[in-house]
Amino acid sequence: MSPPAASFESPIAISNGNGLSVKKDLAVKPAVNGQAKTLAQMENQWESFTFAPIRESQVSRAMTRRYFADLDTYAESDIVIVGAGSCGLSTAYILGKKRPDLKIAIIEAGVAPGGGAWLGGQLFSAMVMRKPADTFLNDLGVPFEDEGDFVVVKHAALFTSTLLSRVLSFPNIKLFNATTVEDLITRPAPTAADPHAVRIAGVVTNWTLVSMHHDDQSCMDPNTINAPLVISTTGHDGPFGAFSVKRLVSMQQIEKLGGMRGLDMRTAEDAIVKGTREIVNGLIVGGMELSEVDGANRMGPTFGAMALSGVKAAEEALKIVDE
Ligand code: 48N
Repeated sequence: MSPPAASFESPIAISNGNGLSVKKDLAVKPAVNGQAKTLAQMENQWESFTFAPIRESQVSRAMTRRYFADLDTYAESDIVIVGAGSCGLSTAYILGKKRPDLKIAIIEAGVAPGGGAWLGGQLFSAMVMRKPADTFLNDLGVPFEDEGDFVVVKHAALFTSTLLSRVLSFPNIKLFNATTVEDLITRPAPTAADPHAVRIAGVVTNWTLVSMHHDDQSCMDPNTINAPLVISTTGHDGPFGAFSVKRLVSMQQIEKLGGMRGLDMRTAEDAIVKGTREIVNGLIVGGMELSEVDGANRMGPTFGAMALSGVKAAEEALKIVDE
């Protein structure tokens, strides 16, 4: 399937009041009241300091035009990644590097992306990754201390913030945070084994704060994103976790969940990386969400499998996209 031509033009069609739509380029322009200053030139100049002029509506339009232009652009995406934890972000990083032609939307329920990767374990800050996940850290440019069979990043937030900044810098990737995937878009795809089989064709979304209040408000219908491929990395079962695999069970697309098993680092990490795959037509599952479907062990406070499951998920995705 050849990916559709990417269209990332920035001009926004807006009405000029008498029904005509004009195109307004959002390119950044130099400050109106003179040259941009360097920080050094600003030191000890606070007496005369003042910001360039602004009107509140300019701020509102700067945010809303871009957000709604993004919603329009990504309403048809090539790939949707559900969950911006360490696995989902690692997947996006690899795809962003390899395929600037693909439109990739990341849907993250939390206001803060990053999932469980802001701390190493029990609120300790250092993050452990077993080799060969150090190859991912080298590619990303995250420094670490080498302890032989494993490496240690001095603060998990250094890994996650670096990964997040690289992902957000790709022009073909858009993060919609504070947004929950509430359901999956499906299309009939009967097989000889299952006449009711479907293929996944996108996601159904809503603001997370709306999703949390469906039981105390009237019907607040969702939005949608069409995509021929969804990669779900929503973590193990928790407040938000394991969303897509639980939905596959309730849609009777898989029989039941294996359920995450006890902690066994050496078993868990290999199983998650090697098991990352397309679970049903159009849906790849990686990271700890996979432990719920496969009944894999948990690995506890070591994150190499999250990064490399992301690498594998990206590889599986490109096999499908390029079919
Ligand atoms: O960090 P998580 O939970 O998931 P992973 O698989 O990226 O990383 C797992 C890792 O943090 C561990 O659990 C470590 C290795 N410990 C293992 C162990 O044994 O305890 O990120 C999942 C992300 C979160 O940010 C959620 O907010 C988000 O997915 N999410 C969703 N986003 C949108 N829509 C949803 N329905 C949804 N559900 C979860």
